[in-house]
Amino acid sequence: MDNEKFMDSAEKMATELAKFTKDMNINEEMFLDLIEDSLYPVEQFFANYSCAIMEIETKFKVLNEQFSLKYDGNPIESIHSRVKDYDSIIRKVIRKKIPRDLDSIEEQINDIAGVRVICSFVDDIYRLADCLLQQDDITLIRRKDYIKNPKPTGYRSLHLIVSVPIFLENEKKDVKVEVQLRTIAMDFWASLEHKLRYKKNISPQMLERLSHELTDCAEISASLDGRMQNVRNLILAENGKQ
Ligand code: 0O2
Repeated sequence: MDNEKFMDSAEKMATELAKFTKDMNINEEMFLDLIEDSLYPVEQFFANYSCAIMEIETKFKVLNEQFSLKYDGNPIESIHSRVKDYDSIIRKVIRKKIPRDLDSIEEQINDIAGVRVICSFVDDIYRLADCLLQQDDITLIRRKDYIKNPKPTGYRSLHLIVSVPIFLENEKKDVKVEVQLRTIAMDFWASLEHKLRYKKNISPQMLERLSHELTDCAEISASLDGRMQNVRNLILAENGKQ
C-alpha cells in the first residue's frame, strides 16, 4: 500500500472510531480498554500454549543432555516448535465444524502447540518417546506411529499428543501439545513433500506422477535410515567387545 492510500484508510478508520465512540457514548480511552479486555482471553489462550511448548522443549533438552553423558552422543539433532497461527486455527475450525469458542477449540484441536524433535537414528525416537511418556506429569492422549505404519503418501514420524501441566499465577492448567519425532531423513522428505504439495499450476497427470515419485523417495529414505541404524548397531557392538 502506498503512503497516500495508507493515510487515506487511517483517516477513514479514525472517523469511524470517532463515530462509534460517540454512538456508544464512550470516550476513546474507554474504547481501547474495551478492546484490551476482550483480547485478554485470546492472548492468555496463546500464552498457555507457548508455556506448554517451553515445558516440553526443556524435557527433551534435559533428556538430550543426559543421553549424551550416558551413550556418548546427542540423540537430538534439533528441536523446532511453533504455536499454530490464528489463520490456520480458524481454517481448521471451519473445516472440522468446531464451535467458535475458545473452550471448544482448546478441546477439539490437538496441534495448537507443536514440538518437532529431529533425531539421528530411529532407535532414539522410541527411546526419547518412552522417556517422555514415563514422566509422571505427562499424560498420553494419543499415539500414532507413522514409522511402523507409514501414511499412503510415504510420510513417516511418531506422533504423540500429550498433556503437560503449566503453573500460572493462581492455577495449574493442563495443556495439550503435539510432539512429532522423526529422523533427519524423514524430516528432509516431509519438508520437501510439504512444499511441493502446495505448488500450483501442476497438471493432474504430473501430480499423479510426482506423488508416486515422492512415495518412492520415502521408501529409499526409510531404507537409508535402516542402514544407518545398522551401522550404528555394529559400531556399538564393536565398542561393547572392547
Ligand atoms: P502443519 O502445518 O505441519 O501443522 P488432526 O491434526 O488431528 O486434525 P490427523 O490426520 O489426525 O489430523 O493428524 P495427523 O495426520 O496425525 O498429523 C497431521 C500433521 O502431520 C500435519 O499437520 C503434518 O505436520 C504432518 N503430516 C501428516 N501427513 C503428512 C504428509 O503426508 N506429508 C507431510 N509433509 N506431513 C504430513 P498439518 O496440520 O497438516 O500441517
